[in-house]
Amino acid sequence: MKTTLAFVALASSSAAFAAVDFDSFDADGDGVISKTEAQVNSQLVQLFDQLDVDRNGELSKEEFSKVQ
Ligand SMILES: [Ca+2]
Ligand SMILES: [Ca+2]
Repeated sequence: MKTTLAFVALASSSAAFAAVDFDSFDADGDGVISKTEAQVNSQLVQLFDQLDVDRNGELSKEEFSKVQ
């Protein structure tokens, strides 16, 4: 239920990323969001390359936090 609410918030505004739990994207729990994991949200897919400042193909918690 918590995840559902988060995605509703995401759909309404990109600023709502701030309210989204990093862990809800990190499906395999390895501490980073892979491009595959990002696929669940089209906005995140579009922002992915901007956010991935070190270009390693994954978003760390720090990189993800920049979306706020
Ligand atoms: Ca992951
Ligand atoms: Ca990265």
